[in-house]
Amino acid sequence: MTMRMLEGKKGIILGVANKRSIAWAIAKASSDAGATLAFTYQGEKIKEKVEELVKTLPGTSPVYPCDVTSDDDLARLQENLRQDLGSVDFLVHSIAFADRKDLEGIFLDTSRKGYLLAQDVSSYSLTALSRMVAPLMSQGGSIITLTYLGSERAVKNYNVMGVAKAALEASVRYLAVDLGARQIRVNAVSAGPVNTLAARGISGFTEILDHVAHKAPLQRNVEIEEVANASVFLLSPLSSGITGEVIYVDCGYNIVGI
Ligand code: 1JT
Repeated sequence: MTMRMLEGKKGIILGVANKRSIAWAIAKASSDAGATLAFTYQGEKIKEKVEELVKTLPGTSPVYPCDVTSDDDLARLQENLRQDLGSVDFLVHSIAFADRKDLEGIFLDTSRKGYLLAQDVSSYSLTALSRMVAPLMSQGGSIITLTYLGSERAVKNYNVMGVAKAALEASVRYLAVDLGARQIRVNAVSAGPVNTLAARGISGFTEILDHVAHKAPLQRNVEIEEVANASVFLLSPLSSGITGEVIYVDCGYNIVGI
């Protein structure tokens, strides 16, 4: 249905942890759209999981280690991509982390360490990765990241991640300006709540899904495939006039007042 909108394109996807990851849904959709992919993982435990998933895609995709808080890892990733792919057309940033204790209770109690960790992994990493990949995007490119409404509304429990996502969305706009002259576009997909493994551990997450299903214009929660399809659009030339944007894929939840 989506046609081969990424035929001949090469992309790197960061943030696959398991088969429920949004990054994995984007990987499958972009592979279906004709893209050649490379992946990264963080830590040996996830390495096997990613390699096992990647085997189910057509063709072969390189899988590299990358801890986004390490400048050395990012430099090595650039070298690996240069050697194995030569050039890159798109990058998918689907990475976030915060201490569990900072995703419950109140934001007021966030420690300096917890705040900086969430910012480093979830927000600064987009800038570091954009700087790493831009020299490989010799024909222009598309960079996307994943965000959530908690960046602009105070959403119970989202706390430090909301502040990190606010910084992430502002980074999207500054990066779009900095990279625009090179025809590299930078956008964010703001997904409605999705039942990933990371989200399921969050206290009250089921109630959030329930609330959204009742209040959203489409009267349901978003499907992970819908988030992936919008992502493919932003990665493809169909969105060539769009940069610096946050696109909501949330069944319309964000537009509703009462
Ligand atoms: C992280 C986690 C980032 C869960 C995330 C996230 N971005 C969205 N979610 C789902 C979510 C979480 C909460 C929420 C609504 C949605 C977990 C691991 C760390 C990074 O609260 C209303 C808390």
